[in-house]
Amino acid sequence: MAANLPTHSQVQGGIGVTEPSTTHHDEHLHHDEHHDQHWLFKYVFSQDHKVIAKQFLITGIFWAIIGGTLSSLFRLQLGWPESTFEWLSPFLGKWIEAGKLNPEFYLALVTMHGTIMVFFVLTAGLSGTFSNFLIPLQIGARDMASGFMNMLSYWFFFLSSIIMFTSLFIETGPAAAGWTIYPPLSALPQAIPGSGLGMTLWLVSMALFIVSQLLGGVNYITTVINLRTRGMSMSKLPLTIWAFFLTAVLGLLSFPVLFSAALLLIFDRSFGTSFFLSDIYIAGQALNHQGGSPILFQHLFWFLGHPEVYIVIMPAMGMVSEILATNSRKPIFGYRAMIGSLLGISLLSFVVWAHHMFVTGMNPFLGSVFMFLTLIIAVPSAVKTFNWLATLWRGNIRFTTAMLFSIGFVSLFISGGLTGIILGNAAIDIQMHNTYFVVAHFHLVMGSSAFFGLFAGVYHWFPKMFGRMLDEKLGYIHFWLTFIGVYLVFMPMHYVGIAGFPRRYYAWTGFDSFSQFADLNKFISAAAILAFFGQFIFIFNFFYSIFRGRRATENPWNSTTLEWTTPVLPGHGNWPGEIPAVYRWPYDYSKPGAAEDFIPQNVPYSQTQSSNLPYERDTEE
Ligand code: HEM
Ligand SMILES: [Cu+2]
Repeated sequence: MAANLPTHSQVQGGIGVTEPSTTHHDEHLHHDEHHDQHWLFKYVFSQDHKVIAKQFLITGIFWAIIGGTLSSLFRLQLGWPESTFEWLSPFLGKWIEAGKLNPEFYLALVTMHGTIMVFFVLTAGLSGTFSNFLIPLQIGARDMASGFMNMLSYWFFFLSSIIMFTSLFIETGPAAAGWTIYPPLSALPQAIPGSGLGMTLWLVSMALFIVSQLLGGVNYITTVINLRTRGMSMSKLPLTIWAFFLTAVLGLLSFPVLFSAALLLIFDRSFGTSFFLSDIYIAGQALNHQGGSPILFQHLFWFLGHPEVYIVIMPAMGMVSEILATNSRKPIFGYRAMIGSLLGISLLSFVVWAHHMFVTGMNPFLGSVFMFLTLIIAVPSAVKTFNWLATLWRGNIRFTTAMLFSIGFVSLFISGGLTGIILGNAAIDIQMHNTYFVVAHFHLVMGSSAFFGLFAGVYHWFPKMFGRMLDEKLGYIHFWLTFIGVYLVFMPMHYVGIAGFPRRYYAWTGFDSFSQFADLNKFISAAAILAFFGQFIFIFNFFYSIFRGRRATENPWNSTTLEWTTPVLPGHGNWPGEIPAVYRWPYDYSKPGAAEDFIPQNVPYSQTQSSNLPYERDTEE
């Protein structure tokens, strides 16, 4: 194991490492910790990035269960619209009336499902977990630039979670205007029950959520720029770090716009302004609002909303790149092209938002500009896809569970991405907008693929997080159930979508033309509910393995990146001794002439003469 050859030290004075009770040069950093830190500060109000990462992960898992439960409920309604659900009244109380699901509660269910999955699970739970866990460990830093801000970032998320969760239980029900909360439904508290207190709580919760994102993002960016260990130039960073870095930049530039939209909405709701409202009647009575535009809200929302879909997917892309290379035992194909395409996607993601608004009556010329820019995104997306496939090509593939989920990610990203190109054409989208075709598109390309990235990440980095291994057999079962499940659920949705089946309809039984889809809807619902229950295999595996899993070694996947040079369970400060310096890029797998099929980043070229390439011979002291 060449894994621990710390040769150079680095003077590093991040705030995160200077808290009073830390002593870094301790030999034994394991359980019998030296710190006499109170447990409250060690496990709850911790400033250690690894603890914060686990807090994000476990909160994310909690939310994923809630979000999945909500979708099972509305799929019951869609699959069996004629049935009665009396058996649900002990759980849902007055939302079941004479055995029927309340239509307004149906809208609340889809709204909360979307909000929870997009923001709380796939933004906080995914990016929050892995940006926190991996940035310091992979760049060679003792912690984040500011441990305190990092801690605040989690607790703002926590507070936001409490408020959103509370809103599920209030008398009038949670927000019900869709995850995109378009006015006027969201702007008029008297519109539907969910437009009242539920919507207010949604806005307050999201405002806090955005604060959490900004605190986290500033920290990630600062840490990546300033705290890289000796030798870790930007062109030696693992692709994970590039992805987390650019994700944080996207969040920092786009979340404030949603913040202002939420603020203006609060003004319209409570203080009589008319930013988003004009000439509006409710129950025959004219309201005072004049001069505002609901379409302005859509612009503000999608200026965040579109980058947001990349905020969700880019961390997954980074982790998948890393896992595919490690388990193919090959360098990632096109490292620089991978960085370039991440940059391209990041830039383009700010100039395509109006492709969500082709039906707002925008000038067709404007529409064609957004259409053109949207379709260009297919280029960097294809670069990434081909590079992943080329990495797999003739690799010495190890089918770990993480690898299966990564390959699954690539598959889902392709299947869902192709329909993006269809929707990107304004003329086609005008037909497809608000149908299940759109639902199918984004559940494959965003929902399912990002979840696959999340699972891949957890299976791969679990040993570093908890010092134990997840059970691979349960992992395989979990993978296959999920992989087959999501295709069975989302593929048929394209078909009903093309036929015009609208999204966000509580009941479709009133339309003769849709009755032919009764069986298909049942099928989708059954598959969705089964796939959801399949996830409990993972939940069991996760919590069981934390305590009972097989003990991990320092570097169980024979990986090249720095996190695997730490002790099995790194303590506060990550490396007991000095931080290793870095000499090479992170993808020296199966280098011809090398003793092993991987050379960690901290091994100098002087120790690997037999495998050095011509230009690497004289790069060393
Ligand atoms: C080639 C790449 C892509 C193109 C051209 C594309 C295009 C589009 C278009 C035109 C729409 C609007 C459809 C409508 O509402 O009528 C849309 C919706 C959506 N896309 Fe994509 N997309 C692409 C990739 C992605 C990716 C990678 C993600 C996420 C990771 C994503 C997530 C979404 C979401 C969440 C929506 C629906 C939002 C909603 O209405 O609730 N798309 N896409
Ligand atoms: Cu978009």
